[in-house]
Amino acid sequence: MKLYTADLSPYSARVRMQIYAKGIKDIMFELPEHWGMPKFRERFPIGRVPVLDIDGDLIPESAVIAEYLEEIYPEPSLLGTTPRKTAHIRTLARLSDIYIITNLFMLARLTGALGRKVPAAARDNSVTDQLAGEVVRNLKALDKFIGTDGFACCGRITLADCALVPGLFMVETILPPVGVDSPIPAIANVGAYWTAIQKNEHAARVLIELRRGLEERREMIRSGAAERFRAARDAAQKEADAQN
Ligand SMILES: N[C@@H](CCC(=O)N[C@@H](CS)C(=O)NCC(=O)O)C(=O)O
Repeated sequence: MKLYTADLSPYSARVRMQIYAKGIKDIMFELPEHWGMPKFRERFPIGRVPVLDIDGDLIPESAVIAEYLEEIYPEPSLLGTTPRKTAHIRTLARLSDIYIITNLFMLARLTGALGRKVPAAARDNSVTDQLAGEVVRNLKALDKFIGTDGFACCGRITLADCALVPGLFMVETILPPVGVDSPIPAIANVGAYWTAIQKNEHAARVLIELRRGLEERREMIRSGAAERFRAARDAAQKEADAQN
């Protein structure tokens, strides 16, 4: 099996952390060719990573891949020991996925904040206020659900931690470049969790990969490679649209 993945992708990081925590050794990682380009969508219609490749049979979507891996590698389980606990783990993971990362991605796309500081004059404060406000609101909701013993739930690593670690990394990465200080330290349980979970070996490993991806993105911006990539992608998209 192969996982198409990218260092800076929080959704890919979620599956990588699960793979590390479960000790799975037979899944290779690969950055897919043409990722971000229209050509990529010929083989991967959603056009996003992660994708799990099982001898050419492709499974997209991080949450779906995570559940599939739990079924085929049941031990050690990253789910709950009861259906209710598993439901709680899924609630925490959805908070990260839908309510935190989705808003941050929109913010990054609309402002270009992933990898660079957005100059104050170039900010649209109505967009920033709206999306950053949603993130803060949802971190406060998370505070009511999250564990207080260093793990998101159940006193051990679960799929909730795998989703939350990349989510909280994205909060710290995307909000400051648009002029919003990270709200995490001021939200008591989330702040304590964030401090504690970074010491976990599997979390620390994906955080190194995420930071490496961020450094690469910054270097691409500095060197002009990001701008060249965007121009090539837009031209390829125009050509693809003209053919359809
Ligand atoms: N809902 C998807 C989201 C995946 C996603 O947005 N992946 C991003 C990287 S984190 C991507 O591949 N974006 C490429 C693009 O939008 O062209 C999941 O959970 O896997």
